Amino acid sequence: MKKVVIALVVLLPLMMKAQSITNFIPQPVSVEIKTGSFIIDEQTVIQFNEQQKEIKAAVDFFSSTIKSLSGFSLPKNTAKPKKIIFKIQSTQEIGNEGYQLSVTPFSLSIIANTKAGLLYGIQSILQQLPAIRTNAVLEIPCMEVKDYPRFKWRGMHLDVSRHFFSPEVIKEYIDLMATYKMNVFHWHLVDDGGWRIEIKKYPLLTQVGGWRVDKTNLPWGQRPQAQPGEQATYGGFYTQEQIKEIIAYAAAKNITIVPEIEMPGHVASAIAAYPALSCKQVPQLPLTGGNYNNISSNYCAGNDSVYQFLQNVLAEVIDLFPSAYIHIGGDEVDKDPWKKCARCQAKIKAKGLKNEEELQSYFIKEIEKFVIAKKRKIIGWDEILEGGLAPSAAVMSWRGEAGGVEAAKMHHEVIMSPGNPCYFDNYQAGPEGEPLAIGGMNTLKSVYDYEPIPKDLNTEEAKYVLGAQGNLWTEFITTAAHLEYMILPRMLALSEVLWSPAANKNWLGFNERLKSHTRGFDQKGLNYSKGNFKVNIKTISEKGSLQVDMFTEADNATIYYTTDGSTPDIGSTLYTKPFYITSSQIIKAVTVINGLVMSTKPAEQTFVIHKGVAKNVQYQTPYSTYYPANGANTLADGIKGTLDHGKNYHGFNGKDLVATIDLGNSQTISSINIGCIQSYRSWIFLPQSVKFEVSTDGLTFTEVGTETNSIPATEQSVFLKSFKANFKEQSVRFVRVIAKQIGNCPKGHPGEGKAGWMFADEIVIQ
Ligand code: TNX
Repeated sequence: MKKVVIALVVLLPLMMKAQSITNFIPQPVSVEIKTGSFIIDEQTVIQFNEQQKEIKAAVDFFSSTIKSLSGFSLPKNTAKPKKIIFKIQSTQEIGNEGYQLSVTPFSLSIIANTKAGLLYGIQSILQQLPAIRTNAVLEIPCMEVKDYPRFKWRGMHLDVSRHFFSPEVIKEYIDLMATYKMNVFHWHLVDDGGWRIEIKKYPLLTQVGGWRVDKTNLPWGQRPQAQPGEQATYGGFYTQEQIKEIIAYAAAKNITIVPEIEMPGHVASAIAAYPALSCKQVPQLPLTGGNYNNISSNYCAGNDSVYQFLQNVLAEVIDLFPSAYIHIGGDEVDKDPWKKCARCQAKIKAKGLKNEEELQSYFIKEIEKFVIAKKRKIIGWDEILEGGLAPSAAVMSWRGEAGGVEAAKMHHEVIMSPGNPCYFDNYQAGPEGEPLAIGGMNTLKSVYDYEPIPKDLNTEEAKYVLGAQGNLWTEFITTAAHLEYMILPRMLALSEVLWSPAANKNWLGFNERLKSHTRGFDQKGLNYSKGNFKVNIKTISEKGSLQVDMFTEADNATIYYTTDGSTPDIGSTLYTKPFYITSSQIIKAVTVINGLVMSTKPAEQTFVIHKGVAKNVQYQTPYSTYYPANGANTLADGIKGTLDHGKNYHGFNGKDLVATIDLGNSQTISSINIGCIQSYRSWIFLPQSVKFEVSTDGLTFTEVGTETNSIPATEQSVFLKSFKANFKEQSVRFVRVIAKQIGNCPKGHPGEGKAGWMFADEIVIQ
């Protein structure tokens, strides 16, 4: 009896531990955890049918991973008491990529219809084991799992044109994708900044188009263009041999590579190699950054030899890539060069086309004919809908979901990849304290909450949505560590969106399971974002009173904050519920888990309580609907903007800001100021001057001061500046602020000659 008790005491913690662990991401369709665990040791053998080559590949992957984690070389098909069984056998319900996993103390079996299913079963087991070699026993909790994906297109995209990433980095990307059961790698091989795929018939595409003058030390939008005579030293390309190897590497992990050969725009690199491909036919170099002045980036759509060139290129691409889909780009084509080109205009006439949109559509349809003749299908960005969709094209919806909805209603296949939340080049926290990004904000939770089937589609139409994809454009990403940071952990959230049944999604559960994955990233030296821990300070302004609500996406977390500008820690005030702000202050807040401050930089928000708060603001010309911030009252809501211009600012494009605030009754005031932001890269410039006026009747206004801006529009850091008037106390009811635009973007700016933006966050009246 005593023995039994001792045995139980020893075994119980093990059994309990086994029962509580599941580290699956994505969460399987069904998991039933049982008592006990299967331990991989010298008593363990792998059993499988050696005649089946498909199984052999999966077994090899499994046993080499176990070897690297433990040092064991698992024997195969011999007699041992504990068995790991891999079987391909026809199994209902789990489809092409599903698996059934059954773990008892004596056996672990994975059964699937295909090698893909076996591989995913293996990935699920590996997620229960340590990420690197440790002295821990390799122990898997007993369980029954049935699992298969919700969507068949579970994609990740990578732009290797703006920055070239070596084959090793590409393989690492593929490994990460495979771990999380993603199955399509969209390889963006062509763009203005570099042509990255060897094409035997046109060697200059990579010899010339693959290299640019190195301006990597500057952020994308600030890079000067290459000057004649400068050496093109930055870049690289993949040889066809390397590409074949990467395709095979990915295929072994059930990942299909969809190559993107961008056209008819975004091809300054191809034109650098062969200037005759453009309308102007003038020599140029590949783009160093985002400055398009005097650069040709479109193919000439009126020149038949361009179509011939593209057919030859695509023929080589199709020979290399077995993918059913070939991505032909199609996005962001500036039609201006076509309007000025005699050949393009002649083509429009000859083909009876209405305009340049139809010329783009004609272009894509011509290419589609060729791709279809080669027994493949085209896929393009949602602009390919404009001017008429090619008959069998699939659409990748990136400018929101509208393009995807339209295409699905027309019974075309669709991949959802809306900028929000699928653009992983956008910020995931901050932007304070985060590496410089292109803009936007796609937090971990926003990715997790994404639903790829839009409500506007009925069940029949919804079937055309094959899945979704995370896109990683690399204008601002120049290293492998930064690349990891942008996809980890957002890709994990997306994997659960795409694989798990919608009913199984659970944000808190995901947070819990995520912990073992981030521990693994730490152990493997993978760089990942902790942005999920950033406190979100939400403000509500209503009838003159301001309320603050704070939350963090992180599970099991508390928030501590200060109101005096000092850095918060666990000794600061604990946040419990929303509260009112009645005096000007700056709130700084951090997330704390288990006594540890998680945020790298506190979140902060400034409040100014002044005489104009909650008063009515009238604009002479309305603010842009792109920047509604907190509604009509934004410039008098007491909430200051931060470096994130997407929040708390009203934006004015090419127009002056003329705002009148009615204080409701006579008030004694002696200063007015307005807060503005300059963000050169985002085309946002300070006003050239701000004039402040007051009035007692709202009809006759008197100037109380004008401040002229002395900071040049070419100043490229992102910064805030207040414009101010201090004057002798006076009693007034109306305040008018006139901020004058600088006009067009300055010389040398990517938007030179086009209207700039002006942004303001608050008019402070005291
Ligand atoms: C738009 S998404 C682009 C890319 C940029 C990206 C930056 C798409 C089809 N075109 O060329 O890299 O935005 O987020």
